[in-house]
Amino acid sequence: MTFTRIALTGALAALVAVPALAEQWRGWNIHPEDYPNSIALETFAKEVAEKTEGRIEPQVYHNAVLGDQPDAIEQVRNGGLDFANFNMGPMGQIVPATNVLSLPFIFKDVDQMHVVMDGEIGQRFSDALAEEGLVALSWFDSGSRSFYNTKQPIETPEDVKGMKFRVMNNDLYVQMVDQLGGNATPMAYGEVYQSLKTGVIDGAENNYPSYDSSNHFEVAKYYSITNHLIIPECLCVSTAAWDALSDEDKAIVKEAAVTAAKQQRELWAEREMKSRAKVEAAGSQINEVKDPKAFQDAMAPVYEGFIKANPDLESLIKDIQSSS
Ligand code: GTR
Repeated sequence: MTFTRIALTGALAALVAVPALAEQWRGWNIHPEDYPNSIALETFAKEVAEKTEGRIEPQVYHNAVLGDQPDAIEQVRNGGLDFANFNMGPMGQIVPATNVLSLPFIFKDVDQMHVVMDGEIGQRFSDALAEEGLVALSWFDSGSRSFYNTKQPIETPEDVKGMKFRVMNNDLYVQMVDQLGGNATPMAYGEVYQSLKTGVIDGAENNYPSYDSSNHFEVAKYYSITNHLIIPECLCVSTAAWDALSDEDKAIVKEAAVTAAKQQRELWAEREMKSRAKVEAAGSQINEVKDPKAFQDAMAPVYEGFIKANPDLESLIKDIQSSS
């Protein structure tokens, strides 16, 4: 055997022995490491890496270090990022059907949201997301959102008058605050703390865990339970990453996402209670609103305007409202 032939044979053997290159998946997450969603995303990453025997190696980037949510949605859609946990609020700009989930008081409670999202209606949202480059594999909980501010408890819609609230990036939230007589400013989540502190805004709205983990409770101590939004969140994979998978790996990734969602919902229920206790101990004043129906009734024009602009989505609204 000549030297060249020996070298070639060796090189070929080395090639055969080297396993296929692992797919490195980059995942976006807005929350800090100890948040229920973050823990569940890590579970997803670990299970995918283990069960695919390293063919896919997902890594989660916490704390929105890869950008704010609307940018990250774009990046997952165009395959720049591979997976993420997204709230359906900012998704409305891209996937119009998901705006239905941003209508105030669309769900009676969180249990109804779970039933709807885990069933046939949830599949309709997944289908709409798939058309825009996002494969929704499972649904996370995000509790219900209420208003908090730096000035006073909100007991009636009257109390919102003249106050300036940060909302997520969706015009429906601007309308929602308008109808209560306040002013709304869409703003990235990461800018809210400073804006509350410096008085650029008077308040914002979110669930207990985010009010806690973002430290907004330190600067806006009046938390008023309006429960005006119950918005599900997806564990989404980019279509590009998904389409590159074998059927076997698709099944593994899907199962890992379902496992992660189950864990997230359990952790969520615990964290809601812990966060509420923590912010109260730190001095937050939490109040029930006097007449929740007054807040709901004020939303009628938001629904009317939405249905007028999106007549094709009226049946979806009715299907959600009539499901239990
Ligand atoms: C949180 C949600 C985030 C983000 C944030 C916000 O509850 O989990 O994805 O949407 O609210 O208000 O921007």
